[in-house]
Amino acid sequence: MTDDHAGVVPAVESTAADIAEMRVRGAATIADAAAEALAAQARRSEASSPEAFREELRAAARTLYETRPTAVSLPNALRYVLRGMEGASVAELQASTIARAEEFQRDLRQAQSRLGEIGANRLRDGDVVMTHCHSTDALACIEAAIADGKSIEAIVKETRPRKQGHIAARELREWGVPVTMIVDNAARRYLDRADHVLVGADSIAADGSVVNKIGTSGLAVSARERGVPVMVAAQTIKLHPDTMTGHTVEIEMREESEVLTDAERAEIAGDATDEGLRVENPAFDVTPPRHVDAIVTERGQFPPESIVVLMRELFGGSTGEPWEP
Ligand code: RUB
Repeated sequence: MTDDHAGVVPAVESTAADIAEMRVRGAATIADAAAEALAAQARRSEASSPEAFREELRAAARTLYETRPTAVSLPNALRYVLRGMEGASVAELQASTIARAEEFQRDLRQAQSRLGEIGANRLRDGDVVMTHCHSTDALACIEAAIADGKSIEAIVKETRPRKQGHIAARELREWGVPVTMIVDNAARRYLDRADHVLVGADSIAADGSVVNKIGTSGLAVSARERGVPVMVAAQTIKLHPDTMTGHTVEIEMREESEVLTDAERAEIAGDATDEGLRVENPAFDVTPPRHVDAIVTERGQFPPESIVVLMRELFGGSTGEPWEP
């Protein structure tokens, strides 16, 4: 444990490991787990003074923040919980932090179900929806459409390298949705059969660019060419406030082992350590606003170019690091 992590409870360290290693994944689920971890930190803190308690919570937030860089829902969750930390004694600080984390988690669930109802209005009975990756916000739209009595079919992209399409397909089958699973390379061919492309987001920039699982931008370009509307389902915690002041969204680069096993590497290069064979594994990409038809949030649907208005309303001017006062 470094000094930076002083006083951080094991529950926070294990949530951070779960996020980094993708046992907990997807922007909304990561935010929910981070809020839960801060509540655990507050509950189990043995801080001897209010200042020590605050420092521990800030260290816990830093530990969680350092896991994955792209989904802004993570710093937005941390900031929300830390800003609710109030009180003159450790007991008061504990109670307010726990209450704030619970409020965040409740709001997250409500926002997703509201977003689902709004997104469902775009889907008609009998529509075929193509999905990419696994997004709880995107699937909430399908779930709400089914609850409205519409029958929906899904074409699910496998989503290499981690195959999150399998998770999406499992959930959709649990709801009785007929699923056609395709490899990513087949997407353009199957767009002929799709009425919508429906994806989630890890971050949305002030200009309406959508950062989501690698492959989203190529899918959106093909969909635009084929005249299939692209709908992005994203709660407002996916809005990236720093992009209002010119910051860019960091795209996570993940391990080469997700793409090539050591045995595969040895087969290609003859030698597992051959430096002439390089693998790059970006986890996300950026879809420009011109390829997106609508961003559906719990506050309504927006053309991507106007999302900055909502961003200003919700986040004001600047934000800074989540643990800064
Ligand atoms: C997940 C991903 C999802 C968004 C939205 O990537 O790109 O589309 O996070 O998900 P990873 P949700 O599997 O690398 O975390 O709507 O559930 O927040």
